[in-house]
Amino acid sequence: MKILLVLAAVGLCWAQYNPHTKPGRTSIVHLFEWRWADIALECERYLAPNGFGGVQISPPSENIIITNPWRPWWERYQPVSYKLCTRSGNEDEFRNMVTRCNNVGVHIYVDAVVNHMCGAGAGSGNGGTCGSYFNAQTEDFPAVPFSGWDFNDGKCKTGSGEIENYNDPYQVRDCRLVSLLDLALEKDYVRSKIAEYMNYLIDIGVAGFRIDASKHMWPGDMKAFLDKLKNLNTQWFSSGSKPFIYQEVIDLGGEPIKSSEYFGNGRVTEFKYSAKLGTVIRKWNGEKMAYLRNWGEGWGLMPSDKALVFVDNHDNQRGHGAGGASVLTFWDPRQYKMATGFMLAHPYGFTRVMSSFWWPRDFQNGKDINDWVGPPSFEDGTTKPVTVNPDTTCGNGWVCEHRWRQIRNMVIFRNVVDGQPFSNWWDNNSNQVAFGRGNKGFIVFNNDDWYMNINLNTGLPAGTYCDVISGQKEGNHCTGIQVHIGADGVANFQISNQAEDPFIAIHVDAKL
Ligand code: QV4
Ligand code: CA
Repeated sequence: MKILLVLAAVGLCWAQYNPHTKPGRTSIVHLFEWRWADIALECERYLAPNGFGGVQISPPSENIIITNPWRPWWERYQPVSYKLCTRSGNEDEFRNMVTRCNNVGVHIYVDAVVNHMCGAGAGSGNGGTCGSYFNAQTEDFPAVPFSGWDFNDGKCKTGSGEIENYNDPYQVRDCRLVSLLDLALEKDYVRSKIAEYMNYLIDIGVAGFRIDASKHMWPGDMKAFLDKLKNLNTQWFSSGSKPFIYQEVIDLGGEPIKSSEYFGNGRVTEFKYSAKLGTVIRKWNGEKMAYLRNWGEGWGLMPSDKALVFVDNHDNQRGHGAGGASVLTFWDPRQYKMATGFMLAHPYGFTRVMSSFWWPRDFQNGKDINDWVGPPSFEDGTTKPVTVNPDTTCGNGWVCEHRWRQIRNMVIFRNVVDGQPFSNWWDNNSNQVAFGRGNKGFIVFNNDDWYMNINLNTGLPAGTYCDVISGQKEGNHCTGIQVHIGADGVANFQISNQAEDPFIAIHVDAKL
């Protein structure tokens, strides 16, 4: 009994679900493929002033340079060492970014690729982004160093050495994912090298990690390297703070490996959230927004305090990973803004906003043949800077969904209603729905094909509020729609099904 209690305490103590965002900052943004120099600027000029809590960055570890196809975004998921130079920048630029972002209260979350190194067919030479030598054939990565002993070849039982069947958890953990050289995580040496890399980043000042391909690692092996991690740097974090951990496990049901196996290590990405919310907003399979009344655990999603949620991620926005066609992205902006608005208003999960680059999407026989295209770049392969237009949108091919007024204002909405209960739900049994967050905020959607005109109890104090979707509060006036709430908390909402954005959101910080 005593031993059990101690074990439970150790487990709880270590497991890290708290993102350590500054108080009142409740979301992070994935600045996919951005340069460190641009992220540093974005923290100072945009993310801090608009209440973003942090940034998920692309993998900072040295990766193989792939030239056929030309510099795909996914080359960064093929590490050759844990040195910090990539297309996003070198170690000095990385340190500069972490310091500057932390100094304005925006934290950095590293995408850690530790299940594998590069693909088996990657050849050999000095073709890493830091110029490190490696040999994929002999499994030699002297810059770590890893050698053949550190990979799983012996353990994998499939003929091809590849994962052939996702119904076999041993294959999924011990064989190669799309030929990527699979690390032997049961070895203390391998665990130590991974922990050394992560601790180096913790000392620089990062706040936590997305752990790539977690489904392909045994939860116990992960716990072993996570147990070796230090507390966060006390220059920016209170002493005793553990790094935030969120594990990439795609569990849409139907496979033996479950998200819940990973809850002991930290949070887990909830891919059902992305797939199902897309289906509802698209009104596919007979779904309607009225069914969102019990969104969350009621829909079979994991417990809210274990979930990292998102409308789309860098894989499923281009058909990688899983989740499929229902996933909403910037390519469907009207529905995307509604889905993101719903996510940010709803209390479930810890929210991550996606920020993409544009690519020449080209469906042929249902598949995007350009799903590999890397970030906006110059002829020589260097990534283009993020430029900012006079209207605050981004240039040079960067989509910057996080700067869209509707999305940015909903990030603020979530901060304002933080800690408030889900309240005052209303629906028309179809696709007109509304709900509040205690007495701090209220949101109304019209995703039906007809006009909406309804009086609703908002739960908010009487007064005039600025809709933060069609506009916002500036000085003492609203740039968009105004909502008048009476002494009884009731307001009239009218939303055309033809509106550019058929939803209205109000909160107490946007009250006149
Ligand atoms: C190909 C074949 C192999 C073949 C090999 C021969 O598919 O069967 O053996 O060539 O050389 C790229 C290519 C892929 C290629 C592979 C190795 O796309 O065709 O194999 O490289 O050369 C990203 C991309 C992958 C990419 C990988 C490495 O999505 O396409 O593979 O980076 O560059 C599952 C997992 C989940 C994963 C998801 C995509 O459970 O963990 O698939 N998601 C994460 C990341 C994702 C990343 C990886 C994992 C791998 O979010 O971006 O994959 O680190 O659902
Ligand atoms: Ca593995």
